Amino acid sequence: MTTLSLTEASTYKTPNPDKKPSSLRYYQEGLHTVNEADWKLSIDAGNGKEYVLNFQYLLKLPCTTQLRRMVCVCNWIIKREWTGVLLNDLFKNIGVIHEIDKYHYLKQISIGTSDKGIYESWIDLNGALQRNAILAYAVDGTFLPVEQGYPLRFIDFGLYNYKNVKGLARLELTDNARLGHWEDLAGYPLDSTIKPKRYWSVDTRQHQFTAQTGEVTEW
Ligand SMILES: Nc1nc2c(c(=O)[nH]1)N[C@H]1C(S)=C(S)[C@@H](COP(=O)(O)O)O[C@H]1N2
Ligand SMILES: [Mo]
Repeated sequence: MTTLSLTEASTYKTPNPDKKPSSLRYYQEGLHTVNEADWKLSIDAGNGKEYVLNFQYLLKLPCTTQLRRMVCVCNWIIKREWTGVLLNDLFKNIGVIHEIDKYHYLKQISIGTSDKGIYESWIDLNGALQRNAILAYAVDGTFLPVEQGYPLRFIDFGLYNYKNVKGLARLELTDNARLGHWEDLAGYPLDSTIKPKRYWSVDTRQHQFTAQTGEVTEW
């Protein structure tokens, strides 16, 4: 496996990462199997423009390491140290940054499994860029385990996590949005912006109240 030189200096380790409330939600479509060498991220940038990037290509893009909080709509939150590429940097790098005003939505599609299919999500494209969404390939200085989205997961930290696809295989710029997996099945709110309320903080093992709407930046 490739060495993650950029985060070698990092010493952050999330406390209690395995203490999240358990549920099928973690991988609705089941755990995929994929090799780093076979995996590709395909991007449909509209107007027939297709890009196909491999993992090594992503590793060479400008990367960022950020302590940010991921929130599940079922009221838990976890602060972790994510490493990856900003959506902005990816789009600049492949030259689609000028296309983004033409489309309203970003669709994410997972690798999926042959028995249970794929997990899809549509989010507001401009919002994701404004909120510094990232394509993360590492957490706490090591590559993602498959349960957490190996080899790549998309994270918009201003939205509930059902909008953020693990095991990402494809991105599409589009004007047509549909309901994602949970919105369709369980009636999760279509406005997936994180709401001010009391969350169970997995890493600190306590209930905390957040007063902000959107990305949680306290505690
Ligand atoms: N591919 C895929 N991505 C997914 C899901 C899923 O079922 N499949 N569940 C989402 C939900 S509801 C949550 S809370 C997080 C869980 O991420 P974690 O396993 O790192 O806690 O992944 C999100 N992304
Ligand atoms: Mo979730």
